[in-house]
Amino acid sequence: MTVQTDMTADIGEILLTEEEIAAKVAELGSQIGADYADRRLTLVSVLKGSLPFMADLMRAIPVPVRIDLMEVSSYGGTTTESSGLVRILKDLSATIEGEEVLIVEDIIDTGLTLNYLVRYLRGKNPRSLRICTLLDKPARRLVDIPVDYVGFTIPDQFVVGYGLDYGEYYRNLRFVGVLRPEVYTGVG
Ligand code: PRP
Ligand code: 7HP
Repeated sequence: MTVQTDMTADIGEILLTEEEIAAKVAELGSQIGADYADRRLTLVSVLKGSLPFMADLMRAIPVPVRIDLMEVSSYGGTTTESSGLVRILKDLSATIEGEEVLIVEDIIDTGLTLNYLVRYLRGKNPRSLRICTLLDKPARRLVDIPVDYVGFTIPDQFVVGYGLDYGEYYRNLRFVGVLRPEVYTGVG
């Protein structure tokens, strides 16, 4: 795989600008703050993709939060397809028993990752368990997942930036853009 030094050359279209993302994160933070008023919340970030979203969202939520980090992977290496096999690479650091837990994801695609994670976290007996995702790609869903907070519903295109990767690159783009298919098909 060739990774351009100019990452933007691999982007066909900017789907969400930095400003649009910031406005949505502020909106989600206020909504979550209102829903959890007078309560404390544990945010569980699903690394690595949710890292920028988590960092921004936690500061937009006006109620006390604890954070914890999990790392799971199902899109190993240079692929745009889920392997369907979800692996926990890093587990929670603290117990969530009896806690109000909100999972923070960057994207829901097939739903396989969250389906696995929700079952896993439910087994730890939180008081409540909800899901917040920045992006939702419903066209590719294989398992139904009830999602409580959605930033943007996007079309069936492979996107990168603001945490999302292809072959581990592009995560540091400030916007979300559609990756040119030539980059992953090798054609063109
Ligand atoms: C990506 C993304 C979600 C998952 C969504 O993770 O961050 O966790 O895929 O896809 P799904 O709904 O089809 O399961 P990935 O496995 O690429 O790991 P990463 O977060 O480290 O990039
Ligand atoms: C995973 C993933 N990673 C980056 N871009 C997308 O469009 C994706 N869908 N599922």
